[in-house]
Amino acid sequence: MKRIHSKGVMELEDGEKCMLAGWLQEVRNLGGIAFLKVRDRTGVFQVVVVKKEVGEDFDHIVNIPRESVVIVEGKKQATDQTDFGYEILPTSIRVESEAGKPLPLGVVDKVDAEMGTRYDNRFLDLRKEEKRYIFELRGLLLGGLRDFFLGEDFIEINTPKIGASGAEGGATLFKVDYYGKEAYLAQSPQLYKQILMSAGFERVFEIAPAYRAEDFDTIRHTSEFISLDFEMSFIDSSDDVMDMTSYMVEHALNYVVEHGAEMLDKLDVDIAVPTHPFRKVPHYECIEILEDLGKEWEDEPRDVDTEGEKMLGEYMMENYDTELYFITEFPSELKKNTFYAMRKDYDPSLTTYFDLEYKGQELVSGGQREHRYDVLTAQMKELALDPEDFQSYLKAFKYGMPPHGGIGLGLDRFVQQMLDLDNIREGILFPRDTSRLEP
Ligand code: AMO
Repeated sequence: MKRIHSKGVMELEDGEKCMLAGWLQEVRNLGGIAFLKVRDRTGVFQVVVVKKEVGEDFDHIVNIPRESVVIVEGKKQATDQTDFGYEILPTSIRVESEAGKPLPLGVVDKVDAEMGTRYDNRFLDLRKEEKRYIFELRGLLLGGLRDFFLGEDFIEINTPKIGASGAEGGATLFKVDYYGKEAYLAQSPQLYKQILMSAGFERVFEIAPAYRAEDFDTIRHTSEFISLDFEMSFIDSSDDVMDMTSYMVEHALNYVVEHGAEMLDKLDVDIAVPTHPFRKVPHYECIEILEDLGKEWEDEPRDVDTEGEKMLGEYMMENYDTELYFITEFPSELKKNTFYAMRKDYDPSLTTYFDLEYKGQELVSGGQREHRYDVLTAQMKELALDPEDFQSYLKAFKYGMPPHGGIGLGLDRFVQQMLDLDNIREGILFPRDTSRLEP
């Protein structure tokens, strides 16, 4: 007999034979009769075991440890005693894999165990329906993003994750022993995306891990995250990149709402899908708003730090009813002044770089890149970088490089904010951080 899921029982006739399988969630033993609840991916089904009918097996069945994998053969019986409207009268119940006792973690407990215990036993933690929904919705988000890019004629690429240098500064590089030579895990595919602009690919995107040695614990950083990056050529300005970014976010959120409505409902999440274009607020204006809100800074020059992002997020919600907005025109003297950022021609103290903020947290960083070889190398020298160290990247600028720009988006942060998760780790199956390297 072919196994069916609990959801499929609904379609069976009363009395029809079936085979189901899953994890034994609960046993209610009333003496002469016992009710077993068994969970599979689509829900829970109830098996009713009558002592008179199964005889000696009754004691064995009611003592099967919770969370064991069982295979049940029997027939459907309509009843108004369960929420499901049916139960299964078994002809056999086979324990395929017995669960140890005690369980390190309760699967049906209302209150979550402590985070360390949950992540040490993630296989059990993920048996909870609402945890699985997070990953089903994450999958939908990825589907929506891919759907968008393919519709916009982007090529999906894969770039190396081990290399000789980083793209985002030395402080967060992970060192690797590469056949006796020093190498690093990729912080971002950016330099490769740019090289592909010189190759004439025009529009590329990548969804892949990126690595950052972030030596601190926050609810929005991990050492390994999934970076979604795109790059596009022949742009007029960073506005083209922002347009593409907002269409992408709008499309992806719509896709999740369209395909995941039931799960969103169960998680009690209401996604407000924004419409293009998103509001753009220049960096200096953000600082003014924060000053008006009474924020104080310890360091100069003033930037939008984590506290500032939160304050601005609330301000934008209250005043413009929006969860998504761009911070534009990052000053050259701030960290956004990476060597590759194109500066505003009318004011080189400003860059074309922007962030996209989602519910008071940075989701995206990007901008127009400097594609003119001379300006690019001059900017490197200004930042005390030696162009000689970047030859394999710089070469691509010497033989015909179109104007281009792109972004990097933290997918795990996207999931976190979309589903209002307290911690970025809730949307990651097996997170990596300062204290976790397994499972
Ligand atoms: P940036 O360094 O701002 O830009 O990273 C882009 C986005 O990636 C996410 N992110 C992280 N998510 C989780 N944990 C981390 N440790 C972490 N670090 C970054 C954030 C962030 O907005 N090369 C540029 C992109 C570009 O210009 O193409 C870059 O990597 O959501």
